[in-house]
Amino acid sequence: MSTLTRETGETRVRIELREGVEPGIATGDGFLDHMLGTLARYAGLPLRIEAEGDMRHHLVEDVALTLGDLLARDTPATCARYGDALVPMDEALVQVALDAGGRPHFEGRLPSRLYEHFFRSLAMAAAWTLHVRVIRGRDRHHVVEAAVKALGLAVRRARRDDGVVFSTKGSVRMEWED
Ligand SMILES: [Mn+2]
Repeated sequence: MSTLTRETGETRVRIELREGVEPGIATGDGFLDHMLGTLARYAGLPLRIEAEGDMRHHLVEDVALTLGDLLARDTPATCARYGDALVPMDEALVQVALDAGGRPHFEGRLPSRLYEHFFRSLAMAAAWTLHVRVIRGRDRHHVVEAAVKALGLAVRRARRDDGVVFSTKGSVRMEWED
């Protein structure tokens, strides 16, 4: 079970990731709720997210940072580590490749500065290498939603517990204290 609360002068975010949790997303921002709900569904994450903020930009950014932080703590060291997906949504086509092995890096361009920032913040906080490739698309809603769906599927695959550490280093172990 993991619950993480992040509070600043700008936002308050509480995220619960736990089997059997009553799923729910309530950030006060309709599109952000839609994207987080989609991510949870496609990634197979039992998520409850409550958030509020002074500005949309801060809200989107801080939810991404908190979710990333939580996923970094919650991912087993013996996960499959890599995941990728290619998702069409009407005219939009987006490909995502993910390495959940503790190497924070983001590459990609989205037709929304705010959601490009969301992807980058999430990747940095989760310590993922995340590549997002928009192959085509005209409708920004479709492009961002296809990217979120592709990310969700990639996360689902990368987090699958294979029971072995997938690294040529033999083992990678990092522990949180306190
Ligand atoms: Mn939609």
